[in-house]
Amino acid sequence: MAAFKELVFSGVQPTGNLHLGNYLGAIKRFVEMQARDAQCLYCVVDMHAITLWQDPEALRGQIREVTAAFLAAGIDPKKSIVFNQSQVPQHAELAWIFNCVARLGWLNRMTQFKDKAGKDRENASIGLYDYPVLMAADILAYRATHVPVGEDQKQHLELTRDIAQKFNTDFGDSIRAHGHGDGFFPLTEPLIGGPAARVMSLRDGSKKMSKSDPSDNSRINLTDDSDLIAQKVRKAKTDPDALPSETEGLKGRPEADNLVGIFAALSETTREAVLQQYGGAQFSAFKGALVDLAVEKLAPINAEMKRLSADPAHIDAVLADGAERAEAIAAPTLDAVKDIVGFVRRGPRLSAVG
Ligand code: AQP
Repeated sequence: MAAFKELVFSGVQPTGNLHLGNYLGAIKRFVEMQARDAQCLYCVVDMHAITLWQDPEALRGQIREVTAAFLAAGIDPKKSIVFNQSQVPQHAELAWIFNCVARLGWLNRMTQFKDKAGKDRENASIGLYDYPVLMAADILAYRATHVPVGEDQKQHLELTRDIAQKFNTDFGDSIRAHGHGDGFFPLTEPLIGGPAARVMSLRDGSKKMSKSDPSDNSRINLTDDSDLIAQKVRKAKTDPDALPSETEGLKGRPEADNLVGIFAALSETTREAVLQQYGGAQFSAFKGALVDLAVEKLAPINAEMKRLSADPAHIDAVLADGAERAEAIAAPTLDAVKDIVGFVRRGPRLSAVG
């Protein structure tokens, strides 16, 4: 592998309904990362998806759909490594080792588990509880230096750093004895930011735009056609006031703040610049401009997703190639981890030794 300054890893769950939040908070930024001096790995995290029950046939389709969205948005599978998690066994192997490093108290603090498990906690899968440990393994199997994610993943990234730090400390002597210096795992930097780090529901500015929201009007899906995008933007909740001229005026107006943030992210500018142009405008006019912008940016992605989805064999070939290249990075990491923790690794087979 060529030597890169950075190693970027991120993932998206194939749980259906990829939406504008996933695009602006994550996938669009994955594309931008390709311009850096970085090896980028983008993973369809199917093992995370099954922490909540998935229909097997639908899951297969959703894995291909997320892959198609990656490619349609501009991820180049020759430059970046695009794959699905379950094809690279090192994720699960490292997760087990990290299960023995992470502390129960750390996981008990994870707010996403509390949100997703809801009131019926006793009935949640162990996988849902362990989700952040698998996520740490996803990242650290590649010793990734940077992870672009939406703001909702901040706490999980902090846990990843805690696990790396504890592993480096617990096995410090062994890490040095095996010639890895003072720390084996990096303290990965989360890359969270921009005007769309947290895109909110179009129906309720206090709730994150989410795949699992029962109202389809709460989100713009990457599969929505232009008419549906227009309809959803026009129906988006707002308040009766005109847009302010400065961001200060967005305080206490979550729906206005959200639409301005979406506009800024789609047009690759800032909330300030959007308000310089639209300050004083009524929402009817601003929503019209937002529809035009959203359709201009999303329609080509939608069309390309459709084109790619018509050829599942091509998508599967991209994933197989990506898995092979990903495993070539993860396998030596796992070999080193096994040596560090004191496992006896399989050497050459006796028959091969002669
Ligand atoms: N609303 C959002 N705004 C900005 N970024 C977001 N992301 C998700 N929602 C928003 C980012 O998208 C990436 C992939 O997320 P995921 O699908 O793996 O998981 P998620 O965060 O659980 O997505 P959802 O839509 O919220 O799904 P449900 O409803 O199932 O919980 C991540 O980088 C995430 O931050």
